[in-house]
Amino acid sequence: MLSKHAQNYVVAGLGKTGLACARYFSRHNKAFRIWDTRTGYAVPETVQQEFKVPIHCGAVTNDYWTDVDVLVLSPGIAPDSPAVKAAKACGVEVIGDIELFARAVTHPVLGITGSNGKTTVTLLTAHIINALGIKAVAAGNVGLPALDSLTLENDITVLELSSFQLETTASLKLAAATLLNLSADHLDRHHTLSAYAAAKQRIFNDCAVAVVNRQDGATRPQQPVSRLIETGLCASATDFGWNSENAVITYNGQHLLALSDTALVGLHNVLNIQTALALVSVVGGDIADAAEAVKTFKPAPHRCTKIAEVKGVSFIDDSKATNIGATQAALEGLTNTLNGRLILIAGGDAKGADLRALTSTLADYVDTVIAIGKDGYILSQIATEGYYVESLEAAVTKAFALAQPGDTVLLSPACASLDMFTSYQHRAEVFYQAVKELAA
Ligand code: UMA
Ligand code: ADP
Repeated sequence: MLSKHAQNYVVAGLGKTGLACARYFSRHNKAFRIWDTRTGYAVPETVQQEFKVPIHCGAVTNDYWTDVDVLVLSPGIAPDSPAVKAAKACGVEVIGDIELFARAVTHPVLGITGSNGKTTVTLLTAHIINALGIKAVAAGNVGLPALDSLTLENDITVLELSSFQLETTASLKLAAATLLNLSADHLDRHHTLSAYAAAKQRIFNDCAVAVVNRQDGATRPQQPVSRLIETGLCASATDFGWNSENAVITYNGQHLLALSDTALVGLHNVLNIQTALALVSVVGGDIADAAEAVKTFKPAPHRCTKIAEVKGVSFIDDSKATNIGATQAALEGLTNTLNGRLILIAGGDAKGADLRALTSTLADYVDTVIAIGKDGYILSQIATEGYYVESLEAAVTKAFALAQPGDTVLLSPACASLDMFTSYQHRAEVFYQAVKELAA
């Protein structure tokens, strides 16, 4: 039974976020109980032992909310789901873990959202700040729950924020923030692109400095902020620019960093680097030193990484491309680096997006598409040469049978993996194993 006097919380969800919330409430002696919406969810014994609070899995009736003040929702649970709406109707305040973090944090926070590039920019920003001798921690959607990061000793938090996290956050005050780009994603949850965009725009509520792409209106705050810093893939005498002839990033018109001096490839990564440097500039440090630190950054795996060459055929793992925008960026970014034909393996759970939006990109960059997964069939139809196969292993075998030495096979699905795999990492592992067997 929860106390009648102090604020009473329900932590919804037993994933990473819910467990971090439970740890946070335990640390602060708050009254809470746990609810997971999944009927029959097998609660690990370690969780029951650790928290010793009531845990309920599955549907709840209105009585459940009688003595509850606040429901802390995990990002995987939709705020407009009937069960959450019922809690609201009972007068319960609904917030997310980032809102709790916002109310507790006392040091500067940098925020990063967007359809693609969040993790790259978050990790790169934290890497640069640490290289400058300031202790930064990367947290949020990148993997370390924001509330867990509060137990660490750091000067700055670099927070990756998903649209799911932003829609349940109201009082986050960011020293600087960016909305990197916007393309169709998570439409199964947000229903329309404008609702998804509105959730992303919430990052600019109470934000001091916004980092925007001067060539992309969707990245601009729709509300006043005190300062803008601009990035872009064009020459510019101010802020961050791009000298395409020499493939060099500029700052206030001056040479700053050659892309070839970094481990990052593709034009989308030029924008990612510029954005990270812009965010870092807000919290201090010399820009030339910051640019130097980019050179030692190692990109996270499964983002356009070459994993093998078998009989002259290259295999590239871009399993993290879980939406159309990411696959477009991979295809556009790789085009100058390839000699032979490009065979794309794509498909999976499109999360409500219309994969026909890839038609012209496929025509421009891809020779053959091998489609997989729940929503992949359409890709085999819109491609100049397309096939649909029942598994990723079969796709690898088919791709290899069609490939000639010098060709490239790219796994860049434009879809989530969850219809066939447990995660994008699992999808990458299956790809890797299948490629390994070709070599055996
Ligand atoms: N679930 C239920 N009922 C529950 C609890 C969970 O059905 O009561 C389901 C959800 O629908 C979902 C899964 O369980 O399918 C996990 O949901 P969760 O909210 O428990 O997820 P966490 O383990 O807490 O992980 C979340 C983020 N996941 C999501 O937003 C779905 C992680 O981002 C993030 O790293 C972590 O918090 C720490 O902040 C992952 C992600 O896929 C990488 N994010 C999406 C993306 O990047 O596109 C938004
Ligand atoms: P996120 O965390 O937003 O999913 P990641 O940095 O993990 O972003 O990259 C996810 C996918 O998006 C990868 O396939 C990567 O190649 C692609 N990508 C990275 N940065 C960008 C960008 N600025 N624009 C478009 N696509 C990008």
